[in-house]
Amino acid sequence: MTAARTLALIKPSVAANPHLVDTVRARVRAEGFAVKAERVVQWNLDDARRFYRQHEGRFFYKRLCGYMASGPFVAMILEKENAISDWRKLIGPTRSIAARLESGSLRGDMAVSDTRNAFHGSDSVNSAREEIEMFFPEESTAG
Ligand code: DAT
Ligand code: MG
Repeated sequence: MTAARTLALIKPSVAANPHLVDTVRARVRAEGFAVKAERVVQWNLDDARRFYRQHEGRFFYKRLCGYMASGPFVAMILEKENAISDWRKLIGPTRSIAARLESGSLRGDMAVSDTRNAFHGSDSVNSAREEIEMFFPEESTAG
């Protein structure tokens, strides 16, 4: 088995509630992920705009950046075979209605809207590498 890594974010609406964060951690472990690093992050609007620059101009961009800068959130490196796709599968679809139809998905349980959708997961090997480097520069040489 080859362990892979992904970057997971527990976004501000969930990170504000320590009990929910504990529930997520328990779920993450139960699904076979190892939490290799974890930190709490607070962004300003420019940090959020930079991270989500690919969505600049979309109707939800301003809302999305406001949400991500609205309070502290939790960043984690998750490790597991197929970590990138398995984490995205566990969080579920981007849109909240679709997520609610995926029973057991974390977004289905905790998203409050399409934008305030509670979780992030890297979407490719390259973005996982870049995003891990961004949040955990000390881990960057770990391959
Ligand atoms: P994902 O976070 O599932 O990778 P994405 O990269 O397409 O989704 O979009 C980034 C974030 O932008 C997403 O987590 C929430 C917000 N967003 C995306 N599509 C949206 C939509 N149609 N309406 C409202 N917010 C949206
Ligand atoms: Mg994305």
